[in-house]
Amino acid sequence: MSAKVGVIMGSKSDWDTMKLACDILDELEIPYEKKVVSAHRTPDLMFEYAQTAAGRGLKVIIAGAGGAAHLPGMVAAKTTLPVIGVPVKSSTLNGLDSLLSIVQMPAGIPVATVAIGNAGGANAGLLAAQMLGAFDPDIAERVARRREAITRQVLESSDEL
Ligand code: RP5
Repeated sequence: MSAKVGVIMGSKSDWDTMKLACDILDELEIPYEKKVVSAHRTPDLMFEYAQTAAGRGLKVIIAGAGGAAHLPGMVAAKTTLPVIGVPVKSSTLNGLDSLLSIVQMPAGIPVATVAIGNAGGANAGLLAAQMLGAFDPDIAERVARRREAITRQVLESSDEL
């Protein structure tokens, strides 16, 4: 089946975080593609990726970057697909730089920004699944079952104390 979610990242070094989004998409059986696309190092590729995304059948883009993290915002500027931005935890400023670079978009060009680092990576996958689930009952059902499993785990966790 053709990819519904595009997972892009500014560098291969972002993969440990972005893999968590891909793991969720794998678990929920949602087809996706993954690619390194850098706003600063491959700007032409970034524009081409964003401009062709909808035509290739993607419904949502997850874009992760660290530091001067312009990838999510610049991709959002070149497509009307929803863009989820993942602030990758940088080594120098612990990802606060990434977060502020991604979250402070001007009115008119939104990026749905998730948490810094691993939680953000996983939640980006879940958020993409929930967006698709609004139009696909099978995906919505799988998301709901996953939620139930999390609830069960928490309720049972008292027994492990
Ligand atoms: C950003 O610069 C990337 O998204 C990455 O988080 C950061 C560092 O990249 P590398 O120098 O590790 O390739 O563009």
